[in-house]
Amino acid sequence: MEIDRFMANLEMKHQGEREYLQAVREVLTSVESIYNEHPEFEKAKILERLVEPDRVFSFKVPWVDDAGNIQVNTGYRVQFNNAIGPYKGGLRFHASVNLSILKFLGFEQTFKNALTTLPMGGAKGGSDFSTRGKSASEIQRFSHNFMLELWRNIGPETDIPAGDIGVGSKEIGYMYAMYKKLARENTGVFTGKSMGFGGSLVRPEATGFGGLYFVRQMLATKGLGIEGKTIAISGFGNVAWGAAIKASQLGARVVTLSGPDGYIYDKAGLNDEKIAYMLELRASNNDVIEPYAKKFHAEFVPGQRPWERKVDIALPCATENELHLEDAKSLIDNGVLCVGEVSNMGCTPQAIDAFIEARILYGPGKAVNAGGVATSGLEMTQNAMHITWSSEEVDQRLHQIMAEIHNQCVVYGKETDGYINYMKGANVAGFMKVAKSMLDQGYLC
Ligand code: 2IT
Repeated sequence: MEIDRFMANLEMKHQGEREYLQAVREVLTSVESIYNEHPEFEKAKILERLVEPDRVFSFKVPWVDDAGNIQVNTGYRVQFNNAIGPYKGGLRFHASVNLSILKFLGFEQTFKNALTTLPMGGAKGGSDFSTRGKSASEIQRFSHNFMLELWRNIGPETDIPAGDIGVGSKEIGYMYAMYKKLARENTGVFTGKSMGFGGSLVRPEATGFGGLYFVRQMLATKGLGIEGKTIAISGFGNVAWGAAIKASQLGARVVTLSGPDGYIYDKAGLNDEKIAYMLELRASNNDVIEPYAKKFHAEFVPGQRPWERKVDIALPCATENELHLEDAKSLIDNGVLCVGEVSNMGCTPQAIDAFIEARILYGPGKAVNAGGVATSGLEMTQNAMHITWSSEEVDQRLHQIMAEIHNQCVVYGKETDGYINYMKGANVAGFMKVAKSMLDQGYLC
């Protein structure tokens, strides 16, 4: 396999799918040498098969807004790869959603899910519907109509969606209700459900909690602790919320949050009251962070990202490509110790190269944020057993899984100078599991 030739073909076939091509190139770069050491992979065309989603559903979602006007959005489900288990991955409702973004997310999800040690394949879906400024009844109507098409293509043993940006337990409740009517069954076809009807304790916090457990282990490889460290977080949604709770519990000081309007700098750090306010802000559907600064007398910096601040740890928790080369340079100049992507593909390739070159601890999203989908896997297990575990039980399993992911990154990512290249480690470990499973099942997989 020769990366540039492989990518040239893929770029021609999927022109303009920037995020998807970016995600593929990153994985190819990491697995190139191990792939070329295994002629059986090349012979079986593993990479050609792995970069192509198994199938993509795309459908029209008409709905009626509160003013009585008809609106039309596009819905998608990308079933990427089910070599190791049923398709599993979130749904994103956001104006930016398109096929390139969902293909990149489905591709990433395939490796991430492989890293969790649980039997889950990769998928992603969603719509270009934005919840911003929408009323509760508009969101409910849209969720129902989205489900009118999607329900035929999912199932508790075939494809299990969950939340992502713009989709939380509220939207999942609406979609689940519609699924039950259409499929005439009551099963764990979604994860991220509310506690009353099959949800799992710790699932809402799990992406952020798992991220902090992983960051703590990264720091430990250098003999460092997390207590007393300053942390920059971007975003203020579910992922940022879970990360802020665990960071505070572990004695770190979270000094930033951000939105599309800019970022807030809160020198004193977030506390319980401020973290609770994040949920209020998110529930308002306005997607701006400035009100935080007004309420808690923090500094508001319009139109900028938090990476210009001097912090010990940077945690992108918002969306893809939210940390660029110039942000990486400024973090490195300011002595950052560790960068953990809690969002998917939060850093651009140039930013990642800069971190690795500077030998900074850098953890990629597919490892750092895998605690979310791992806990979804634990929700599936509880649903299948018709029981509910205590939060201690779920949290203990989450700890174990994050430790195992960290371990796999070290095994496959440690370089000759002792530096742990977590990007390489995560990509190779995830790839090897999926590739071997595909080999074992022949060319149809
Ligand atoms: O990116 C992700 O891993 C998620 N949005 C969660 C997926 C899931 O199935 O819980």
